[in-house]
Amino acid sequence: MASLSSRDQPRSVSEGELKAANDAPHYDLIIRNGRLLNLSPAGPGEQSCDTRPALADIAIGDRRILAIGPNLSGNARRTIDAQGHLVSPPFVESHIHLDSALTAGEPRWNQSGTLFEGIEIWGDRKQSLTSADVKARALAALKLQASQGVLHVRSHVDVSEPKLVALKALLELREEVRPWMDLQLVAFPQDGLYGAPRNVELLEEALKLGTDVVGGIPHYEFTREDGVRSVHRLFELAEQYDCPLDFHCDEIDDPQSRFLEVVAACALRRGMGQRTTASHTTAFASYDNGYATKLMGLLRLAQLNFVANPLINITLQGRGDCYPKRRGITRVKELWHAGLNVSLGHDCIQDPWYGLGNGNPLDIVQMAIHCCHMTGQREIAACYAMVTHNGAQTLGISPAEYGLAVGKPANLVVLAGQTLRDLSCQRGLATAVISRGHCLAQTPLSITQWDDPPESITYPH
Ligand code: 17E
Ligand code: FE2
Repeated sequence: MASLSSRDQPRSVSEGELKAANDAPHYDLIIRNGRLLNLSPAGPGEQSCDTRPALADIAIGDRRILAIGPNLSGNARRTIDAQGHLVSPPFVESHIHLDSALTAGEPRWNQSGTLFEGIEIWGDRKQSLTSADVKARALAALKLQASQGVLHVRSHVDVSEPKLVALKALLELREEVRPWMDLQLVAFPQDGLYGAPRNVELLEEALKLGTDVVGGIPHYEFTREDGVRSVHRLFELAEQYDCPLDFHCDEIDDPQSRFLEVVAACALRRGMGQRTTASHTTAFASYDNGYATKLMGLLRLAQLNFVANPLINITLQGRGDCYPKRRGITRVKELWHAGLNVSLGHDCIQDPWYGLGNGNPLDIVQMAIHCCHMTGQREIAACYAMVTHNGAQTLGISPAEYGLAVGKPANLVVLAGQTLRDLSCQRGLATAVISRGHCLAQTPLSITQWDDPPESITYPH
């Protein structure tokens, strides 16, 4: 009979080994073999999209990150192998409209593709809103986002509808999803703060009900004066209710639309720059450079946050142009160079303004890289920061509560790729999404199987 090799011999466990096993830390979850992505917030950083971070493990317990390092010892109730892929803090969706999400084609399709036809169609659709309708669509949209690694969302909600049906429904949903999703709501007067006599009252009612952020739309008010007045009134309300502000600002191709300067001046004088966000600002792309240069100085002083929505604005803007056709996307590259906090939003998922989209932040990144000429190595990396750290800054998330570091909440996403360039080339999937220390969703990678070629084909070697 063949003798057992020493490797195969059953052997007793020494006391020392037993003690070490008992002392080994025990975690809820360990993510092994990940490449940790921690992009620095705002401003031209040094990161490149070709950096390939070293392999590390992340141990999680009590909903927090407890340890990070290569080959961590210890056991866990569950282990996820990241297979050498990137591990990122969760994506931040800094601008979406959940109340209108998934209503495309209801009651009709947007034929002109313009913002204004979208507002008209939504004006009809919002007459038939019910709480159940809003909640079902918004939840479906949030699940689409979460499955792709988004765990922080700021949604604008139209509060120029007299019964505030959507707002009340989304306030309920905000609480229902709190265990796995961080949702902020903006009181957004889609038809203008002065577009109808009750709109100021409705917006204030929304704030009393617990809406997180004050919204506005100065470029859509009837007159320039109304627009300016609306900005001042909204800052007063924000102070009164102690809320940040997020304006739909100058979302138009009109180079005379200059409400960004009003927002910036108000924010500067009230010391509210970091709590103020200017979303869209597409007219900034149509300003002449002399004015744009002067404006940039004011923006640096005010330190506002910016949200560009390239996926949507590349389709909504420029509709009145022949050729050359404007892109209608704010000056992302210049704002970034000025060291201002720029984030990127999806804006719409299949609604009257945009009939496509599934909430994937990598789609926005891809569009920004292309339409904003952000193709350099640091520029591509910056676009990823715009849907992670910069978005967190826009939403006012405390730096202690966001990012990959020991002690922070265990919110993270495994992304199929080893570098940011890989993600862009392959549109990397979120293969695992961890929220509050629990695995919320996993999406297996699809792998192409090549069939045996027929005799008429020989593949070159
Ligand atoms: N409303 C608006 O004023 N602008 C937009 N881009 C959307 C809704 C989606
Ligand atoms: Fe918007």
